[in-house]
Amino acid sequence: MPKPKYRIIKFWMWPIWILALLTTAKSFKDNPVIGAKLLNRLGLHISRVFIARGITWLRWWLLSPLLKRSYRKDFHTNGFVIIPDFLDTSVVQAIREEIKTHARETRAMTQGNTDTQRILLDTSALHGKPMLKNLCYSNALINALRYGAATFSIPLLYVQRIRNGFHAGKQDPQKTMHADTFHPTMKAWLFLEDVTPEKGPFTYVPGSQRLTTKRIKWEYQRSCSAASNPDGYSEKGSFRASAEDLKAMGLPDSTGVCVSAGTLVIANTNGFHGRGMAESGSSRLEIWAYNRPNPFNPFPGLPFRFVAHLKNHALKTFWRRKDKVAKHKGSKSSWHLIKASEMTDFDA
Ligand SMILES: O=C(O)CCC(=O)C(=O)O
Ligand SMILES: [Fe+2]
Repeated sequence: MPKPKYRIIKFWMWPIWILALLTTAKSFKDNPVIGAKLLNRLGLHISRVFIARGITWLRWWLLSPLLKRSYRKDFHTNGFVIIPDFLDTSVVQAIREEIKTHARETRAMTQGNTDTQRILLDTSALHGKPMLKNLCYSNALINALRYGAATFSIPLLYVQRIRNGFHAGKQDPQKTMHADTFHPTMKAWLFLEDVTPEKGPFTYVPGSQRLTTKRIKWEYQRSCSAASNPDGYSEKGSFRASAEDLKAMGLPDSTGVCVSAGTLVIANTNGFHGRGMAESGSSRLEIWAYNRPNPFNPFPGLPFRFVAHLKNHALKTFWRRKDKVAKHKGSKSSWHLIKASEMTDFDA
């Protein structure tokens, strides 16, 4: 059956679309309220930007004892903090060896010519990997990430390997500078190898997370046109910014975060960032963390492990459901299963 052209007639969806305004929902394409040109002209998007930011600042303030003052200062000045020697070389090496023994669920997603391969670090993946388990349960790591995401809740933790030029195909869309969403949000990388320019380092425009008058103006303009000017991502709420856009916002050049193995980088990916250009065939191995709580919730969340276990479980169930649907259609789900050895052969 063809999709109804005018989603407006799906009247039963309206309460959901409206309530979604108070969540992380960001798609101008899927939610006609978020995408409504008139509402955005009247300031809907920009109001969400302001309110979400104000509430996140309240939570950052409440959680400030969790991260050293100098790191907090870097995080809020630049939009990211680099913590060198978070792990020493022997621990990095031991973790790499443990990853090589992994034989359980491993998934990958293809974007353009690049593959992102991941192992979700839930209880079953950590089984028999004591160094990785220690890391995932360490207060030093978890508290730093809690501060970054402005929540007590424990982030999703993965082993991640980025494989540049893994396929023939278009450019990896993550290599275009972008903001992940409309509100402050945390991603972190604990590198398990030295990151050189050829490996496509995590790249950030320092200070671009700040809500300057120029950024507000740009957000406002983009919100009025995002739904009708699709570029594949902006209309889904992850605004792409061209070099001219960045210049017009008075922002400096981006910096590739080339650091040694064992360095932890925590970023607010509401600032403009992306992946640096890489040599085809290169790869980057890291522990990757993600947490995106509801930015409209003033409460700083629950610190309990069981909540993290539930989230991991829900995610795995979701992936398995997607696998089934894709199988039914004779295709692969976007986060499809791969053999663990396709990811863990990094020293081969
Ligand atoms: O892998 C990277 O360096 C950054 C990719 C990115 O844009 C993201 O994870 O949001
Ligand atoms: Fe991103």
